[in-house]
Amino acid sequence: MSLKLYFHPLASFCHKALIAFYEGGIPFEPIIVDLLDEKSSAAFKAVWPMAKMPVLRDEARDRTVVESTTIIEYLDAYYPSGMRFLPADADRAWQTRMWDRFYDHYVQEPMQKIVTDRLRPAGKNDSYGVEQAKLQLHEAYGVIEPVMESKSWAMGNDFTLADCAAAPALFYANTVVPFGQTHKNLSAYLDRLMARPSFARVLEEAQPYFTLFPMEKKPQIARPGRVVSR
Ligand SMILES: N[C@@H](CCC(=O)N[C@@H](CS)C(=O)NCC(=O)O)C(=O)O
Repeated sequence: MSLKLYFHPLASFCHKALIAFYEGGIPFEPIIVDLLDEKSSAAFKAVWPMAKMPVLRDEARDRTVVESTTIIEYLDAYYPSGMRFLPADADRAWQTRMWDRFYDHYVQEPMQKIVTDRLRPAGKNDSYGVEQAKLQLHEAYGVIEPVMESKSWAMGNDFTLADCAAAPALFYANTVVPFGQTHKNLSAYLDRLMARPSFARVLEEAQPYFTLFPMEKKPQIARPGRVVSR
């Protein structure tokens, strides 16, 4: 198969790329990377020395594509499907990129900071950094809440790159700093993302790995106690 995706089923940036593949029905060979396994890790580092997932290897075009956003733009350009993840219209394109960056930098990254602090060696934790990350998540929720008042997806009616970024970011962020009871538009947006077949499939495939999530509260596909809805 031409396209090989290096990823881990639990990893949020990998979810972002997987959503695009499933949305577009684009065939690929899945290669699960286990960074704790010497052989798997070495094989992955041979493909991409920075060892950050996801990574796309396109054998047909002899290209290695790194960074989740770039992978999705690459699919749009070279493996067009019924989906268009980055709108052709320039004005909508920059806004889509803007929201993609927003979800990566202000939701995914602080969420990752909180979660990965648990994986640090004893005595090396960064409690100040974790507090800052929690504050940043609250700020980000406050930005998204009014924006999603009247929209189905991040860019309105069309599902785009920005929604691919938003889905795993909000899913895991809601696990570490819940917003179900405080932000009804944001919460309804997460419901729609989780009901979307592409992301529902990603979450089902991730579920067996949820026990590895290093927080006491594990991610959940069902959203019990969710009382606020649109
Ligand atoms: N900016 C990168 C972020 C990739 C990233 O942080 N991936 C995480 C998994 S969600 C990873 O590879 N972590 C492994 C590590 O840091 O050792 C992207 O968008 O692809």
